[in-house]
Amino acid sequence: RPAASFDTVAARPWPADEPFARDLLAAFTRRPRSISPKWFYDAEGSRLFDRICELPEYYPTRTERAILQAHAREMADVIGPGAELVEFGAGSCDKVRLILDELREPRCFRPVDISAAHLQAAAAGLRRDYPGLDVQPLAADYTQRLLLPAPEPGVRRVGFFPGSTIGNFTPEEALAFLRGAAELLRGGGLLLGVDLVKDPQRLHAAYNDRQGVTAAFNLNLLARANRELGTRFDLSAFDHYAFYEPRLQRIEMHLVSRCRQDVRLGGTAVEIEEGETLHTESSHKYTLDGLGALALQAGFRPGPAWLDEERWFCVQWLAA
Ligand code: AVI
Repeated sequence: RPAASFDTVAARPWPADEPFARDLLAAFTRRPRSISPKWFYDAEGSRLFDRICELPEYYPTRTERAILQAHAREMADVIGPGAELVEFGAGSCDKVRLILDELREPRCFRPVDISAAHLQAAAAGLRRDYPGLDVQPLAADYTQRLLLPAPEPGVRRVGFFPGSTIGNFTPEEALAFLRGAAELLRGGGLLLGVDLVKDPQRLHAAYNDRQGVTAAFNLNLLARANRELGTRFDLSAFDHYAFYEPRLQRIEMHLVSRCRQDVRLGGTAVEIEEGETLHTESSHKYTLDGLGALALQAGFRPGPAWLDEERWFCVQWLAA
C-alpha cells in the first residue's frame, strides 16, 4: 500500500480567527521571530511544566517552597488578620496552602486563572480542606485589568504571585502588571516570588536539563500548533536552545531550525533559514536592588524579603 504523501492529505482549513493562529503567524512574519510563552501551556505543556518543577536542575520551585515553608508564619504576620487574598495565575493552588495554613481569619481567597476547568477543581479542593474559608475563583487573564468587587471597609487586599512568573514578562510588561496590582491592592500589598541573578552555569543547567524535559516543553509549542492548527512542523528539524544573557539578566529560550525549510501557515508560505530561531520565552532574573527599584516605580513600598541560604530565590513583600 503506498504511503500517503503530504499532497494527497487534505489540508485542514486555517483557523485564522483563533488567537494562537494569529500569534503564530505574526511570530513567523516578524524579524527577529518571537512568540509569547503563554502558548506553551495547553494540557500537554502544563503537564511538562509540572515535570520541570520536579527536575533536579530546576531549583526555583523547590527553593521557593522551602522559603514559604520556613517563613509562612512571618509572612502571615505581615499580611495581618482578616485579609482578602488574591492569587494571580493560581493554577492548582498548591503553594498558597502554606500561607493559608498560617493566615489568621482570612476574609476570603480569590484564585485567578485563565483556565476555568483547572480553577474549579482547585477551588473545590480548597473548600474541602479549608471548610471555613470563602473561596471565590475568578477565571480571567490576570495580565488584564481585573474586575473585583471592592473589599469591605477595613479589609486589606493582598496579592500572591509566586513562581517567578513575573520573570516571563518583558520589563515593560512587568512594570505594567505591577502598576495594575498596586492599584488593585492599595492599602494591602503583594507577596511576590522572584528568581534571583546567580551563577550563569546554575541558570544554564536549570533550562537545559539532562532528561530533556525542558526541550520537550519548548518543542511542544510546535507540537501544539500541529494538533490545534493543522500545521505540519517537523519537530526533528528544530533544536531546543536556552542560554543566559547576562546583560539582560535573562534566560532566553529559542527553537533553532536545523536546516533550511518551508512551512505553511494557512495561506502563508514561510521560509526558515538554517540556524534561524524562534524566540519562545525569556525568563528574567532579578537582583534585590533591581526588584526594589521596579516595585517603587510601580507604586509599591518594598518591605521584608525572605531568601534561601544560597540567595537563589526570594519572596518579597511589597506594601501597596
Ligand atoms: C513559569 N516560568 C516561571 C518558568 C520559568 O522558569 O521561566 C517557565 C519555564 N521555562 C522553562 N523552564 C521553566
